Amino acid sequence: MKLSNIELRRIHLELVTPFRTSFGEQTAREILLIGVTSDDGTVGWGECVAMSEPLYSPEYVAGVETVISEFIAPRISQRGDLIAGDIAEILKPIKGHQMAKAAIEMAVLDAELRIQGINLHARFGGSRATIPSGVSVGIFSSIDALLSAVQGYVDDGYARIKLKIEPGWDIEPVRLVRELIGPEMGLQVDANTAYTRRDFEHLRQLDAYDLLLIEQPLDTDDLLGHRDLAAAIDTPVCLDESIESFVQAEDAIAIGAAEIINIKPGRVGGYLEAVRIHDLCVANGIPVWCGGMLETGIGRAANCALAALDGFVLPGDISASRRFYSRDIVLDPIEVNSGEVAVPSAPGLGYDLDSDFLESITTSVQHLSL
Ligand code: NPG
Repeated sequence: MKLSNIELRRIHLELVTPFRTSFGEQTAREILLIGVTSDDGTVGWGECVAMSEPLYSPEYVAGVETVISEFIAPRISQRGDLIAGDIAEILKPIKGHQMAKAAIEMAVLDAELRIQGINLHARFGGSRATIPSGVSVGIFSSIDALLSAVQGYVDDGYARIKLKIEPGWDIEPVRLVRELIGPEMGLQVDANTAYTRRDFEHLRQLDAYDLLLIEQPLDTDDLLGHRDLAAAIDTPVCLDESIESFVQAEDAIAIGAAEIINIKPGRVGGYLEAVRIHDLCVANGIPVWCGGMLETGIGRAANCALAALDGFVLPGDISASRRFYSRDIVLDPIEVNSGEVAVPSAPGLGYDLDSDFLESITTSVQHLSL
C-alpha cells in the first residue's frame, strides 16, 4: 500500500486510580495515537507507548511526535509502496526511537490487515483463543491499602499478581500479599531498575515467597549485574527495560542475564520484532510473557494477539481495560472472565474505535501529508 496521510493525535485519559512505580506516580496518561491512511482510504491506528516524560526509557510523547514528523514520515513518503514488514528496514538508519517506530509499524499493520480482512491473531498464528490475564499492582502509601487492592483483583479473578517494588517497599509487602493470596496463586515483582549490585543479599530474601520472577531489578545497562544476581538468588531474573532489540535479547540469554523475558512490542521497535524475540526465546527455552504500558483498547487488542503465541507461557500484564480507565477509546474493551481475556478476532488489530469519545479526549491533532 501507499500511505497518503499520517495523523498524530494526542489524547488525555484519567486513570481510575493513581499508579505508582519506582520511577514515579501517574494519575493520567497522555497517549499519542498514530493514524495512517492508505491510498484506498483504509485507516489503521497504532498506539505509541511512550510516556509524557523520559522516566521509563529515553522516549517521551513530544519527542516521538518530532521524530515521526521530521524523520520517520519523510522516509515513509519517499519509499512509496510498502507493507508493514518493510517498516523496520526503512527506518533502520534512524538510531533508537523504538517506540516511535513500533507505533508506525503497528498502524500500517492494522491498515494492511483490514485491507486483507484478517486479524492480527490469525497473522501471528497463535493457537489460543483466550489468554490468562495478570494484573500489575502499584506501590501504595500503606500496607492496608495494598492488601485491599490485591484482594479486589483476586475477587476480579485475575490469574496472577505483579507487585511493583522499590527499596523500602519490597520484602514485607511481598510476604503479606503471599499470605493473603495463598501459596497457589502466581505472584511476581517488578522493580523497574530500583536496585543496585549491592542489594543481592537483600533481594535473596524474596526467595522465601515462591515468586514467578523478579523483573528488571537493576539498571537498564547492567546485563552483567543481572547475570550475577541470577546466579545469586533462586527467584528467576526477568528482563524488561534492558531488552530493546533481538540482538540484546540474544546477548542477555547467551550470558545468562535473562532467565525470563518480558516482551513489550513498543520497547523493542514493533510487533514483528516482538515475534522474532519470542521465536528466539522459544528456541532457547526461555519463558516469555507480554508486558503492558497502560495501553488503551488499541494496544491491548494487539498485545492479546501476540500473547496468544505458544512461547508466552506466563500470564501477561493484559488486564481488563477498566483496571486503568473508566471508559476506553474502543467500543469493545478487553474484559477478564475467569482469569482469561478473549483474543480479538475482527479484521486488523481487532477493535472498533469509539469515535465520539476519542474526539472528546483529543488534545491535539497534526496531519502529515505524504
Ligand atoms: O497493565 O498495562 C499494564 C501496566 C503494567 O506495570 C505495568 N507496566 O514497568 O512494566 C512496567 C509498567 C509500565 C507502565 C512501564 C507504564 C512504563 C509505563
